[in-house]
Amino acid sequence: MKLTKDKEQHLSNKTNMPLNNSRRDFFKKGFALSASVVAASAIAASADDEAILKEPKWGSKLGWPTNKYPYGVPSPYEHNVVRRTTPLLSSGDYYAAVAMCPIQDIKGIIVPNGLFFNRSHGGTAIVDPNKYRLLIHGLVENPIVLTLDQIKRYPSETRIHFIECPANGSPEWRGPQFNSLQFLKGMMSCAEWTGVKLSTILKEVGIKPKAKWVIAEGSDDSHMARTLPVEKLLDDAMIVYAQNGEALRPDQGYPVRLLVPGWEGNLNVKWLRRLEFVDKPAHAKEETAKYTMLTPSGKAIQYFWPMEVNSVITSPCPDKPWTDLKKGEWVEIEGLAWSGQGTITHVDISFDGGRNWKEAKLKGLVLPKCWTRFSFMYKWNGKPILLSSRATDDSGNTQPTIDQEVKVMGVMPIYHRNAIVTWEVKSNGEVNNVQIR
Ligand SMILES: Nc1nc2c(c(=O)[nH]1)N[C@H]1C(S)=C(S)[C@@H](COP(=O)(O)O)O[C@H]1N2
Ligand SMILES: [Mo]
Repeated sequence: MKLTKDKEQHLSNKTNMPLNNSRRDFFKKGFALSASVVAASAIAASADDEAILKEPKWGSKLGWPTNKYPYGVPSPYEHNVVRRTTPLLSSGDYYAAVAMCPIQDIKGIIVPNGLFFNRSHGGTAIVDPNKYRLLIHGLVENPIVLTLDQIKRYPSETRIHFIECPANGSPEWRGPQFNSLQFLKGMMSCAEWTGVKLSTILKEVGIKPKAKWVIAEGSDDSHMARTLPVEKLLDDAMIVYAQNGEALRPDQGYPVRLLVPGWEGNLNVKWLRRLEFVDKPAHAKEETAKYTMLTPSGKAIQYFWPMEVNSVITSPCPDKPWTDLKKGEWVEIEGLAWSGQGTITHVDISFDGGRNWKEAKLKGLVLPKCWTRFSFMYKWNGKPILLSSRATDDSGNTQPTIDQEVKVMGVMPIYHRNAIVTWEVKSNGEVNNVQIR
């Protein structure tokens, strides 16, 4: 089995990841596929159910006037479906902090804009779109300054991609920390983005042969700056101004952010101010003091860009336990799989902490560098189980076990954790985050 290949590659290679993952053979499974065809059990209501026998109160009086909220709001009953933050991952005043996406409540693969996770190092900049400018300069033939309207005049593209902060699940390197899916994996979200492919704009700008790297800098107070290889910019990077059909939210970088599909969240520079073409990496703060990974040898890995293949079961989870599920009832186990290195090819589920695996079904759209839903119909016999998921992508990578990952990386890296996650489901339906090595 090929596991933690990219991490191993990094250890043996002081410089950078190869930009193109050559396509390797699909991971071969050594077990038979199980077809999970089930009959839905009837969900019966009792004959004396007041809720169906009596006219509800909203049926006999007028509701909200039609345009009470010109920008619609969720039902007040959904007030618990919100982003959440924690002092553990905040500067204390919440200007450098992270608000986690409630992924336990998300359906499908699109996160509504109000629930998209938010990681900012200097608060949310409120940028005046009329005064917004994008400067493209450095080792180029024709440096340019673009207004927002000028950016929007280029032919647009729309793509669905996830963004994940490499610190997603970071406290887990040193043992289970959060008994919550939202806090364990909520530093990511997925959306439909619209903007311009950078390759389109760069044709006009003309990159000089000496330009190998580009510095992308934000205009917010943190002046987040990262260097990226020119190849990625010409491959699939975009500058985006819309998310799920509307303008970016301030938290996501309104009016313009860089989108670097599949790569570390922090490379997706928000409130993008300039792109400077250079001949060597800048070694900026966020690629030296931060976002580097200390390995057991004492060496740190720098410029580790792609987010590796990963998955997690979203139902059940500690935030959505099976406490109401009765013995012998059918239930849908659901989860999310994603890879910044390609497309999810399959997901396996284990009920015994990783000893035996069964193939789950991929549901809906299966796209590269995108969240992918998986599902498995299951009849729970009420006995405790250890529920894990393990995803594989078309670049030939499979999630490692915790032992396999720690053997290569030690416990100091903080970033890029993609080891298998296991939930313990107790006989009372409670779900806990446990680490099976
Ligand atoms: N200008 C700027 N860009 C930024 C940041 C920032 O603080 N300033 N945070 C980065 C980090 S660390 C991550 S993980 C992603 C988070 O994107 P989101 O807030 O839209 O979820 O944005 C990145 N881009
Ligand atoms: Mo991040």
